[in-house]
Amino acid sequence: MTTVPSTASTTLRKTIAICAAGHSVGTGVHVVRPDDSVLHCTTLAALLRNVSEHSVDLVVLAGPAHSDERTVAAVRLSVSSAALLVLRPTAAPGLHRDPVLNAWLAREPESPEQFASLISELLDDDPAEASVDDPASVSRVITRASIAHTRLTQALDQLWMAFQPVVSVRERRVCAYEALLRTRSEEFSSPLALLHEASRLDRIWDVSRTVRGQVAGECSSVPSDAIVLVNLHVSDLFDDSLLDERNPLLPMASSVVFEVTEQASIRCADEIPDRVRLLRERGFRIAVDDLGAGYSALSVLAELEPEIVKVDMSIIRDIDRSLTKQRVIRSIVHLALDLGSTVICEGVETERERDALIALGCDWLQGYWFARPTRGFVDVPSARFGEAT
Ligand code: G
Ligand code: MN
Repeated sequence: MTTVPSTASTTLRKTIAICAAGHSVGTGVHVVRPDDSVLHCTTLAALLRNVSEHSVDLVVLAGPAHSDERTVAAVRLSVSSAALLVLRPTAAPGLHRDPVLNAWLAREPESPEQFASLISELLDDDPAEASVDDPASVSRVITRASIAHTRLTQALDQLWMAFQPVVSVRERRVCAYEALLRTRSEEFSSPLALLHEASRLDRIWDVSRTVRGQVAGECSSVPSDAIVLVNLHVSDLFDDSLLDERNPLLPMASSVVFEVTEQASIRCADEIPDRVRLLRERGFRIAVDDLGAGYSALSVLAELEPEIVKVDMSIIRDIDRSLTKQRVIRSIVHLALDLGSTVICEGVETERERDALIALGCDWLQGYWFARPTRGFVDVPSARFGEAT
């Protein structure tokens, strides 16, 4: 439970002064007001004037100012009417871009309860930690949220795309590339860890927009007879910037297939087909990803009528040794043929898996056997396709 203050805090406003000397925030003092406008002043004296003129409630000292104890002490003395929060320098870059903080600033709490709940929104894991009676707890909350956001923002700056070929064994060529997220950031051990954090901070759209920008930037080097598969998170379907000129992939929509994972149909199932239709109207095609991974199964095919169906690698693994898996693939191929969808089998790792899939009538294959995801658009050595027929 968030501690709700009894009386005094009814007068708390959300005006916050962010002082940052140096760093990417810019030199000087920013007074961020509830209407989102920012006053920029270059001296400590100007900050102090603004604190009293604008009834600032919370002063955030960010950037190298933190290490300057004299500044901190001066501010602490002069802004006794406001809570003072000193951010660790690592949290300072990008603070002014912190979407949570900014969204928070843009909203006007009408009661202490609302203020407390706004604070708890900043807290992802334990809302019980913050109390507006205790500036230090608010400070901890904002610091943590801000550090997490900054880390993610930095990881997005270091994001790059790997591409993995999808081959047609019949045509003995690469017919598609799947774009896969990679980051150089040391903060995240894997792309999944980055996605998990983005989801926790409600910033999946940021990740996906960055991905679309990167993929679009590389599109001129895609071989002209290949399409590009781009993974979508289910929440991306509800990002309007996917549908208009803000989507840098729009000019090449006819070569782009968005992969929607099968799990997507579980949540907000009602609206998904509509959003998918809007994507199609703009020329994009749709793939259902990870089919058979264990979620909602086949109903998603009827709902989305995907141009491409990607069979999850859990079914492909050791398919040469499992009659049951072979039966599953046989019926998926049959069904896809009926529905007019192309099947891609993912995660083909061995020659035997490849041959079993070819024998079952599969044509489009993807996996380490052919090529690992790498920078750029690599070709697949002819030997990997097997004997020419
Ligand atoms: O969910 P999705 O199909 O988008 O996941 C693709 C992931 O699978 C990528 O991270 C990619 O690196 C990985 N991958 C691609 N081919 C293979 C493969 O042959 N074996 C395994 N184990 N992983 C693969
Ligand atoms: Mn995929």
